[in-house]
Amino acid sequence: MLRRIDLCAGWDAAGRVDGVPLTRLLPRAETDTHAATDAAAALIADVRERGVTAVLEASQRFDKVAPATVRVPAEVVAAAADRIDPRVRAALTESIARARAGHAAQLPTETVTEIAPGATVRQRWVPVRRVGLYVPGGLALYPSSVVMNVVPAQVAGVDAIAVTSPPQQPDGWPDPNVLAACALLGVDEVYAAGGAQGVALLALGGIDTDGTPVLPVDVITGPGNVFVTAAKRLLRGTVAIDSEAGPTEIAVVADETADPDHVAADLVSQAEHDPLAASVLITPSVTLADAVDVALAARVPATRHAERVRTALSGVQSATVLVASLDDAVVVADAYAAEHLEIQTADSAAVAARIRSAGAVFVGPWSPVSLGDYCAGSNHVLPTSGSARFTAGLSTLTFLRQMQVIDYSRAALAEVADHVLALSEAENLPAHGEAVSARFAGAVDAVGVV
Ligand code: HSO
Ligand code: ZN
Repeated sequence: MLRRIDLCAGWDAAGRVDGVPLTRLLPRAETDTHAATDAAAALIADVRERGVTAVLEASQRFDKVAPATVRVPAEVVAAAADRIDPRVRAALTESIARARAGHAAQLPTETVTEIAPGATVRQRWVPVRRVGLYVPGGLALYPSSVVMNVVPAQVAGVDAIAVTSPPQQPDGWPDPNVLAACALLGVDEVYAAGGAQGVALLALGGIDTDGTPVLPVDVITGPGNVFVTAAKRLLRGTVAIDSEAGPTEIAVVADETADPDHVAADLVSQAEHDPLAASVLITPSVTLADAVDVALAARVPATRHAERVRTALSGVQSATVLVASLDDAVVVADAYAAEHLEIQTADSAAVAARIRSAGAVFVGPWSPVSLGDYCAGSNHVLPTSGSARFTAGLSTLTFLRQMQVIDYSRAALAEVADHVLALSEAENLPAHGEAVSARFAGAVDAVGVV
């Protein structure tokens, strides 16, 4: 079912096989974002020039419907919460509570360090003022993503949260469950705009059709398709953005103790997101690999989105990678740097502790990725395409800025003054030194400065 990549012969000390770096041998699609970037740039320019009118025209073109106002009326948001299926309401409520607990633990504490007597540097953490959260529509609808974006922003203490999501209903409003999730979270600033135009609306603002201003935000987060990602990238600098979330990925490191049907179920679970989703099994056990293939052959035709799953599993981005040992499996998992990495081995916790690069790690047989997607208390907006090597998923830190506060006494400045002078001379920036020496002109107590 899954194509096989055999790395049992291992690699050299530089991580190469016949001169080819390991990362190049791993299953990963090259994404060409050029076309999307051009289209997104045109939409952003249009929104910059014509504001909400351009957003609504783009909605009509891409979503085949445009709402009367780009902002969803507060009563429409509130009504969605009243109408939501009670089971979904209960699930979202639990998801929110768990996410609040998990994200509260990410809040950094302010520290004050006495560098020398009378010399302190304080590290403050300050929330941004306004954030914009993009909630995708399309193949699947994601009220859970509302939770995952809003909760860390709220826990960080931001002043205002705006959510935008594509028109999905005949009147142009977004998915009712997305609106209900906003209401359950206490967010009432919701816009009906998707794609690059939705991102541009958040970043640039505008005037709504009823004259209400749409204020620009400072940070935009949330996953989306290639157009959304391209727009975020283009607007970086105007706003901050979170790490890029492309098509979803699951990698499973498993040995012969893993349950092949559960491994197969987990591989299918993320493949159902997108024909471009990646499902990768990394194992030293051919027996397990064979058994997972058998389980996939049974599961794939039976699942609701069989076509999408089949496309994802048979794409170049999905494979079973055979390795010589669990040690090698750890090396491969690190090189791949999956968005989601499951460890299903005899001692899962020990293997998991050795992983350095993954968006999130799911340990043991009872921690499937779909738990993390909805109700684990972790975040599901995670780095894809190998970017977990250098970045992290969405967290309260995404919405906080560190601010250093420097406070020196006269004596403490005098103590270090000569060093400042020496470095300012060395950099040919004498006015830097003068800003210090001016403070001690004529003083006899400042060594080296009078
Ligand atoms: N697995 C997706 C998140 C998601 N799953 C939302 C279901 N709903 C990316 O981490
Ligand atoms: Zn998912």
